[in-house]
Amino acid sequence: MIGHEKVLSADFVNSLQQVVGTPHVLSTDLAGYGTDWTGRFIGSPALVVRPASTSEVSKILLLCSQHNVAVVPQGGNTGLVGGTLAHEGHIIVSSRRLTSIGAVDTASQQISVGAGVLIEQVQEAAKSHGLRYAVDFGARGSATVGGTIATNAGGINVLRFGSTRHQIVGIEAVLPNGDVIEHMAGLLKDNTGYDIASLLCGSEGTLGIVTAARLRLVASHNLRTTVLLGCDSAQEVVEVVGGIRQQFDCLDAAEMFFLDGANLVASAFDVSIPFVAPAYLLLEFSSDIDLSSDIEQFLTRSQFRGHCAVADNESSRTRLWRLREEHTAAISTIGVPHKFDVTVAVSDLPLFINAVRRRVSDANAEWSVYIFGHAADGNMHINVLGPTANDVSVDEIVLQVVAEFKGSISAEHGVGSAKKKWLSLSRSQTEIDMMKAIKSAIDPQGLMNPNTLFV
Ligand code: FAD
Ligand code: 2HG
Ligand code: ZN
Repeated sequence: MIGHEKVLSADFVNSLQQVVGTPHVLSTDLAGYGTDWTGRFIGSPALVVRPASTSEVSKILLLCSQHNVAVVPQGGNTGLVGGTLAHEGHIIVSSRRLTSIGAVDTASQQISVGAGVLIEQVQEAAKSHGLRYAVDFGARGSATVGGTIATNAGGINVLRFGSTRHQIVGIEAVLPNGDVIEHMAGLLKDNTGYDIASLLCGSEGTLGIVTAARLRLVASHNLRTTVLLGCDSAQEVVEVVGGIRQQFDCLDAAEMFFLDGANLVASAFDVSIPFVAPAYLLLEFSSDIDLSSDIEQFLTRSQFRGHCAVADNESSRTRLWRLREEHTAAISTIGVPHKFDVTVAVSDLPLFINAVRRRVSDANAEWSVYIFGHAADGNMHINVLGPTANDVSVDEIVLQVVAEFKGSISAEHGVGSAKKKWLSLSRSQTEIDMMKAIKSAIDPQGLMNPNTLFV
């Protein structure tokens, strides 16, 4: 990438202070911004700037391009691939003050929100109008709309509603030269050339800063049914998920985890495991009719003979979900993991999981491996504890197994700085060249998030 300034001039810093106000240009106590959620990626940002409007973001990026200063956009800093890693001379532009929440438009089932609004806040706004924001995952209380767009976040409801990309009906963003794109009408039919919202979605802060979005909301159903099944193996999980999907189009989530992960969650937090099984499948349905007897009949007719726990109220639902959602936090209580967020064909999951466990254990039998994820998407999260933060030998091993299964090295978390070295395992050279051509057309100085996506 093209070089950028390593030392910020006083003139540049004064100009930033004039744009956002001195209290919003931070130069001390930056650890919360400089270190990622896992603690594996530790950067050293020169400054953190906290704009409160699109026009302030525009002025900041214009100043950065005039002074040749590299910019790392940041939302909730919950990303898990080192995508907000800022090095010497880089400034972090935080979206956390872009917090406007528009009225819920019930006629179009849409809402316009600032990039710094939290996912949980969008969910609450939708709920207050009997609607629902379909993107949901464990970090809902700290991840932002801008961050989820930049990473095209997935989560637990992708199998029914798609990923973040499928929820965006309008976008506002600032380009590296300070120009503003505003395309927020929310027209469902709008075939007028390249889909810029979709291009920015998944661009991981390398093309500009998302400042606002118009989001699609979906109908909220009255009845939610949550069921935990104890399975003999990953193979059985895959078979049950296939059967359930054939019969129920109201399946929201199908999450898989194993006994080792459940035990870890139970010992790290105050969560009990309702029954012991080698593998677990957590299913959630939402509909307007009571599905309990249909699900029961399905299980009786199928080959499934394992344990089953059904949540019959909100607190039992929360208990079941904690067993799955607390995996990330529980793993972090015992070390700094190497995380792999990968997809393979759903039918390959059992063989893939065995291959990963075997290859990691062959490399070092002392390393521990936790695997869990979104079963219906073929998206597994592999967490390896043992190797030091900078020892990428395990990354090489796991991502090569993914390539052998013709999978994706990044399912939903993005490439960030963690996986950029392995991008060619999932993308052809022609695709990478095309991405680089887009990047240099929009960001010719190479100032936007220079540590992310490309080597
Ligand atoms: P950040 O971490 O701040 O940034 C992420 C990336 O987006 C960076 O490259 C950054 O430069 C860029 N960026 C941020 N804001 C902007 C902006 N306004 N404009 C342009 N670029 C921007 N992810 C999933 O997909 N599915 C899950 O199920 C899931 N579960 C999680 C559970 C836990 C407990 C945790 C800690 C994380 C989880 N994540 C999950 C990962 C993470 O929450 C998502 O990647 C999320 O989208 C990051 O949002 P953020 O606001 O924290 O972004
Ligand atoms: C999840 O599905 C997240 O819980 C986090 O994507 C995955 O911690 C991880 O590896
Ligand atoms: Zn996930």
